[in-house]
Amino acid sequence: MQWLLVIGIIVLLYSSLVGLLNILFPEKHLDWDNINTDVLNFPETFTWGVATAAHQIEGHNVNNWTQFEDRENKESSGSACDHWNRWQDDHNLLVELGVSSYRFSIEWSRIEPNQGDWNEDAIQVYSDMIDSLISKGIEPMITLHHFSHPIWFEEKGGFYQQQNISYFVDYCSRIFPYFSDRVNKWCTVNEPDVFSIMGYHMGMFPPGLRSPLKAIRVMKNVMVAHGEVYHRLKHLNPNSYVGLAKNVTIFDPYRRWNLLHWLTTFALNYIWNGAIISALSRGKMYGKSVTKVKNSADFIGLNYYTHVLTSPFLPQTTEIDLPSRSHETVTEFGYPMYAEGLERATKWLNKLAIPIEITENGVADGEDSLRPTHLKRHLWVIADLIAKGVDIRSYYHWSLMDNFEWAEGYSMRFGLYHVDYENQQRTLRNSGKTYQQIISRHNK
Ligand code: GCO
Repeated sequence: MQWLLVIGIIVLLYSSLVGLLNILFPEKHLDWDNINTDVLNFPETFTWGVATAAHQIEGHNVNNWTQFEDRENKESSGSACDHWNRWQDDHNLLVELGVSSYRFSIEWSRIEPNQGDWNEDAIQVYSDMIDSLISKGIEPMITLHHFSHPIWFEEKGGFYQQQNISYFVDYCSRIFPYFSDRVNKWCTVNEPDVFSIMGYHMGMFPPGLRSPLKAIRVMKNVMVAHGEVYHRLKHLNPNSYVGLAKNVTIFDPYRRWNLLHWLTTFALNYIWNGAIISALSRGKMYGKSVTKVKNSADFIGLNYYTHVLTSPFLPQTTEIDLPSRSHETVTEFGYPMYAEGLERATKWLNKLAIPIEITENGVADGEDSLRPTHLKRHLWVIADLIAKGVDIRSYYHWSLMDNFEWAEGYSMRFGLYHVDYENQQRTLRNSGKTYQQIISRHNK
């Protein structure tokens, strides 16, 4: 009898705890069948954009990624979209879409191929790109580090070594004055979380290591580098608008009654999201002080793609289908389509009390069967958030055109334009037309 009572009490306590967690941390799902995503109301001041990154589109780079592609026998980025030779035509694609801003990155390995050896010709090409965008009425947003960097930097240990941060700061402060008269919006780094965890823990990005502790150290160093660059750029031009792009992935317990799943969820949400937010808001990260990182952002860029249903048996590679809820559509990348998570992502970022720029959002969808719905659902959530008073100023769709998708090579197609890699022809997809129409409706 007594045993029954003890078991009963344990069950009661357990279910109350799980019940409380479910109330405190609900997993929001909307009834999309009853939401009209064709009705989208955005303020006139809202910025419509698309995003790309240098290594994914330019072609023929020589950097830590090309070195990794060769060494690991990965699909080679090769000519990519041959954007380095075709950027003028590609800028016309931006005009065709009607975007008012374009986020792209500068390839450090082109600017400083050997340490201290500054390539003025490459600087001139980027400068010409900026002029071209401005002449077309498109505001540039520049990312200074989007996953790729010179081989010499990688060989010194990259961001794993704290003393290497100064090389990155030097490159940023060298390049910034060339462009800051014409470019106001700057992302220092792209996704410190993805960069460090994929490269140092999952082994899928260079340098291909598998050590969680190394990943955490790199993430911290990248945030310190961000802080240093932020202060340097603001010193050079106090009016510039400087932030970073943060990937917010929402972790949810796979089984909502399983405490172990909850524990893993809390740990991952902290490692992936909480630590970086804490660095920016409190100057503390993983128990260490990163004082110059505190308040080092005029805006926070949000890259949002999905939520990950979590259990202690986490995937060690992205080449598997992640679990999903039964009603969720799974994208080609294996991600559940979960636009509701964008609202939850902004809750993390609201703690910073600075404007939010959606620096990336999109879907791998070669057939373009999902992208129009994906796009409209996410825009609907953003419009709703703006109506509720959240300070979201822009949306940059990932991506302008299909491109080199890192560890997945060319198999994943994220473009509003389809790219035929045989002849480099770009073709506007239906989703591109949808985006074009949404923009033109709002720009009247
Ligand atoms: C990232 C990068 C992009 C990707 C995009 C699609 O989030 O990994 O910023 O370079 O291509 O997110 O996965």
